[in-house]
Amino acid sequence: MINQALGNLFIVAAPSGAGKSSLIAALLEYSAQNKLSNPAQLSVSHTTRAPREGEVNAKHYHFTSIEDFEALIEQDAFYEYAKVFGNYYGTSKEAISDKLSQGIDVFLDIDWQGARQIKAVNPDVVSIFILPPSIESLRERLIGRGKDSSDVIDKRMQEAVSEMSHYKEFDYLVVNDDFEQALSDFVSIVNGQSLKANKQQARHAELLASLTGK
Ligand SMILES: Nc1nc2c(ncn2[C@@H]2O[C@H](COP(=O)(O)OP(=O)(O)OP(=O)(O)O)[C@@H](O)[C@H]2O)c(=O)[nH]1
Ligand SMILES: [Mg+2]
Repeated sequence: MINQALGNLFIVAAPSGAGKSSLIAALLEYSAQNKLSNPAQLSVSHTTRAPREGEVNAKHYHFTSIEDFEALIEQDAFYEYAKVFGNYYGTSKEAISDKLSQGIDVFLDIDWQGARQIKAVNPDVVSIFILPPSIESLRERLIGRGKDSSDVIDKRMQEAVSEMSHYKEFDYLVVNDDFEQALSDFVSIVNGQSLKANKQQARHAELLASLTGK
C-alpha cells in the first residue's frame, strides 16, 4: 500500500477528444501559480508506443522497448499497467510514492483498465472521469484535431464509446462543455480532498492540539 500522507492520488480518465489533456494542463498551471491546496504533479508513465513529434523522453513518457517493459513487469516495478490501442502503458511505483509522502498531489492520466487496478489496491485513490457534452461534439473534436481518415475516426469513436461505458467505476464525473466551468469543477474536486478531516488533522496537528488541549 502506498503511503498517501498529505498528498492525494488522482486518476483522470476520459475518452479521446474529451479535453482531458487541456484540463490537466490548466490544473498544473494553477498549481504553478500556487492556487491549489497542495502542489500538483503529473505522473510520467512508461509506454512502448513510439514518441510523436515534439514528445520528450522522461517528460511526456518514459519511452521504453517492449523487452524492457516486460522486464519491468517481471520486476514488479509497476503500480498498474495495461495495453491500450496495442501498446503497453504503465505507472511505475517510483513515479508516485515519494511525491505523495512529500504532500504533493499526483495525477495519473490513465485509462479505465489502469484505474480499476489501482482502485483494487488503493481505496483512497480519487478517480475522475471527463465526459464530452455530446457524441457529436466528440466526433467534431476528433475530426478537428488531426488529419485522420473517416475510417480511423470511426474506430476512435467506437473506442471512445467503449471507454465511456466505464463511467460508473469513477468517483467523479466532469462534463467538459464550457471549459472554464469544467476546470472549476475539476479544481473543486481536487481541493476538496485536501479538506478531508484526516488530511486536515495531519496538516493542523498543532492547532488541533491547542484547541482541544490534547
Ligand atoms: N493504464 C494506463 N493507461 C495509460 C498510461 N499512460 C497513458 N495511458 C492512457 O493511454 C491512452 C493513450 O495515450 P496516448 O498514447 O498518450 O495518446 P493520446 O493522444 O493522449 O490519447 P487520448 O488521451 O486517448 O486522446 C490514454 O487513454 C491514456 O490515458 C498508463 O500509465 N497506464
Ligand atoms: Mg491523452
